[in-house]
Amino acid sequence: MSRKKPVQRILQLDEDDLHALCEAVDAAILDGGGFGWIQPQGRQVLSRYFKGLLLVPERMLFAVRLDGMIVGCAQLVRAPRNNEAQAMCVTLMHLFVAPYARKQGLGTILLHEVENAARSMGYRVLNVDVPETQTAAIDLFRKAGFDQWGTHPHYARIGDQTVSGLFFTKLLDNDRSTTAEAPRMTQADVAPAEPTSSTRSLTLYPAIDLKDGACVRLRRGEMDDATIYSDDPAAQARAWCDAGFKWLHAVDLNGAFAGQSANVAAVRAILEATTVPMQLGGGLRDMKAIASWLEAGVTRVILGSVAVKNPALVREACRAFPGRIVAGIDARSGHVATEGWAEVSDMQATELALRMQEAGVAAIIFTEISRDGMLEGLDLEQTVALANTVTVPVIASGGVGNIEHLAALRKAADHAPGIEGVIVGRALYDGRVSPAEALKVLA
Ligand code: AMZ
Repeated sequence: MSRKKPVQRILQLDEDDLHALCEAVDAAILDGGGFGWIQPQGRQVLSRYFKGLLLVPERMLFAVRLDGMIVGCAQLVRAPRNNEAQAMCVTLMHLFVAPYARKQGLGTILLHEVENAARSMGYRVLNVDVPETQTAAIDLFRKAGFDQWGTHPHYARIGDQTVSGLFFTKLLDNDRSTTAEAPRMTQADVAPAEPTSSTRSLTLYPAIDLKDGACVRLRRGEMDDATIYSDDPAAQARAWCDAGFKWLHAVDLNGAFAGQSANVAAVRAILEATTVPMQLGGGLRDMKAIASWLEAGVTRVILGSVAVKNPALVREACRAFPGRIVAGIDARSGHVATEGWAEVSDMQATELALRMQEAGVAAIIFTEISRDGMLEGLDLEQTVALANTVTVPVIASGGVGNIEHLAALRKAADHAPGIEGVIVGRALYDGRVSPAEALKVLA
C-alpha cells in the first residue's frame, strides 16, 4: 500500500478515506458551512458526491491529511469546454480544513500544493470565490498573494440573509512571462561566452521508463540493452518526489512497441503513490486511450508515433484536452522515429515540431535517440534550433550524464526561452547527478 503524503490528489477513495472525508465535511458544515452546504447532508449523500466527483474529468480532488487521516480537501475545476485563452484558467473550489484540524497551517499547505499542481499543469490563472462569512479562508487567500478583483452582492442566500461573495485571482506564470521578450538564439550561440542571468527555473523531469512492470533505462532505445533499476516503479516515483522533483515523466516502453498501453498496473500504482503531475507516453494511439489516461489522473499525455502518422488525432486531442497533449519528437540524425524507435520516417524534426505546434500541443519533448541513455550530453544544438523554431515550450531529452550537461543546458536556455525543462534518466539512477544539485543548477 502506498505511503500517504500530507497533500495528495485523490484518484480513488478507499472506505477509510471516504469515511474521514465525510466526517471532515460534516464537521465543517456544522461549524458554519465552508463547503457549500448549509445543513449536514448525511453520509449517503456525501459519499455519493465524492465518488461521483472522481468520475468528472473537469474536476480534481486534493486532500490534506493529519496523521494519515484526511481532514480537509480542495478541488481544482476547469471549464468543460475551453477556448484557448480560458484553457489557461482554473478555479479553486471548496477548500476547507475540518475544525478539529485547524490552527496547524494545513490550509496553507493544501493551498500551496494545489497552486503548485495547477502551475505544473500549465494553468496560468487561479480563480477562487468565497462568501464574505468565511473570514479565515479570505485571510488565507490574501496571505497567499491572491488579489481581490470584485464583490458579488448577492452571492448566496442563507436563511433570510443575503451573503456577498468575494472574488480573488492569482497569476501563476510570473517566471515564464519575464522570458517572453528575451533574445532568441541562433545555432552559433549554443555556448554563449558570458554568463547570463535568468529568472526562470527549468523543470527536471525524472524519467520512469517501464518495461515488463519494472523501471529500466535503455541505451539508444534498444529493448535488448536495458538496465533494470527498480521492480517497484511506484516506490521509485515516490523517491523522485521525495527528492524534490515537481513532475514525473513516464514511458510505457512495451506500449510504444505494441501500439497500446502495456504497463497499466505500474502506471496506476505510480498515480496512486504520488501527488506531483505526471506526463505519460508510449502506445497512446487513439482518443479512447488518451482520454482514459487523462481521466485516470495523468496530467499530460505524450504522443509520438501518431504525431507522424495521424496528426488529425493530435489536433482532435488538443481540442478535447487543451494544455494536456504533448508531442514526443524522437529523432535519429534529424529524422523522426516511431513505433518504439524501430521505424525512422522521412519527416524532419523541425517540420514535425511546426505541425505539432499548429495542432495545438502544449509542449514538445525532443529526444536525440543516438544520445539517449549514453550519458555523453544533450544535443544542445538541435534542441536550441528547435526551441527557436517553435513558440511552444521545448523539453530537452537524451544524453544527460553529469551536472555540467545540465549547466550547459541552463546556459543555453538563457538565450533560448522556449526551452522549458529536461528529462534525466540513467544519470540520476546511477547517482552521477544528485537531485539536489541538479535542481540547484536548473533553478
Ligand atoms: O526507448 C524507446 N525505444 C522508446 C521511447 N522511449 N520508444 C518510444 N519511446 C517514447 C517516446 C515517447 O515519449 O520518447 O514513447 C513515447 C512515444 O510513444 P508512441 O507510442 O506515441 O510512439
